[in-house]
Amino acid sequence: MTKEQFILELQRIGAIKFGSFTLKSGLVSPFYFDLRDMISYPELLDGVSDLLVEKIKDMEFDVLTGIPYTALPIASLVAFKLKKSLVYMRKEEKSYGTGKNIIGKFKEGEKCLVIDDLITTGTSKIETAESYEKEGVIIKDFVVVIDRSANGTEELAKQGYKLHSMINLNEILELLQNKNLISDEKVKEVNDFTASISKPKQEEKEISNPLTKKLLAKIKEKRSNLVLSLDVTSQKEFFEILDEVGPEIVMLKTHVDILDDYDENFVSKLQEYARKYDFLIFEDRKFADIGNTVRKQFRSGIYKIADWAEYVTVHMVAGESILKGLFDGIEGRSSFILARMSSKGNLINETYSRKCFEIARRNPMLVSGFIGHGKNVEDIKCYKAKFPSGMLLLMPGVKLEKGSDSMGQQYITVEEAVQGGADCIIVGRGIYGNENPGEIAKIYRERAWKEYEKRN
Ligand code: 5BU
Repeated sequence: MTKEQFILELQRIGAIKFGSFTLKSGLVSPFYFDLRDMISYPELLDGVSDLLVEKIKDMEFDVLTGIPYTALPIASLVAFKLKKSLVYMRKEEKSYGTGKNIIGKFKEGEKCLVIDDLITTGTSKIETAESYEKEGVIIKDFVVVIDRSANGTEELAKQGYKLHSMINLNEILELLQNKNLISDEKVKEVNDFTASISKPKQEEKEISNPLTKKLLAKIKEKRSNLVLSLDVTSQKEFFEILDEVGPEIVMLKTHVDILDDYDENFVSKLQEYARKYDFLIFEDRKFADIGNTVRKQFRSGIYKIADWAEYVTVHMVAGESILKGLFDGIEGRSSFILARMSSKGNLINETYSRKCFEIARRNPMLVSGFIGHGKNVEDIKCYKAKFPSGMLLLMPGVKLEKGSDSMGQQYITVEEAVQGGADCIIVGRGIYGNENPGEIAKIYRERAWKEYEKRN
């Protein structure tokens, strides 16, 4: 069956309709596609699965799924024809018995290709991807039979997914128009409707946040994307190590509240070092309270972090207003959101990460990027692909060798981190825990920089 024959068959069985239809959203659409009844026409199912096989046979994936209900029988046939295994997701989360939400055999880290019948806005595809990602399955590609959206491709791309459409709306309109099965007026009506519901295209914006630009410029200028996390508890040790490691790093990350002997001279000395060795200052305070409280935590108290830290970290659990509390009325400061953590068993899931990205997208002047981690290069790439454009990835939990500590920290290698997309690696004990922090920092720097240059 050719694509044209398939479209004409769909029209014949009433799966493509023109008229006036109220959509789930309440909008009234001049056309409606409903592929549910296709299961009653074996030759059509055979035809569509052949066309899909042709479309996906060279794509890379381990398992195949269809989004229930309509696409599941279609995906079953495609899987059968390609001799690939099929999985599917329950519609209701299961909390009893095995608690398994994905039916079928799969291994964590396997790539799943998702088939669906239609795409309108892309929202349900993203939700599907998230529920698979939660179970450790990697989703990158969606294949749809009909793309009735105006910009589904862009919407999915923003979240890091690729859309492959077998047929788009224009092809259907053109064919039916040529066969005199639809009037010119109707075609216009459909096109006008589609244009009216599509979101305006967002241009790839240049980076506007001056602190993001500053970090990027410093990375380039100093040829280093190494951040030292200097988690020692005495000032003596702090500055001794900094004297050795300062020349190697683009930024210093502090936990100022772990110093036993913090005093009023600390900050001026730190700033002097930052000037001398040309690095930026980042306090990993992890603000996480209501706006009014974080505002005071940032500006007041013993440490007065806002006076000296150019970057801080933020947990988004309290919601977007935390950014207002932190930065309102302050210039020259920016944040990194914890959209993933490196510690074992942390409670952050894909939905939470996505919400962090949405908040950052709305606040580009207050957010420079995200802290993140991942199991491997692929996993990190998936994570970074979802970032709003121009946002950076800083990655802790990095050492020369993979491993873990006894308190839940998980390490991946420098190469994995940077290949996956880390713009900076954050290293603590790997450097300050070494007998020769200066020498080892040089090794970290060189290894991270080599991968960074390769990647860019
Ligand atoms: P390490 O010694 O390289 O394990 O130190 C890592 C540093 O990064 C340490 O200061 C942590 O507080 C910080 N960190 C992290 O390890 N993992 C995270 O997810 C975040 C911060 Br957020």
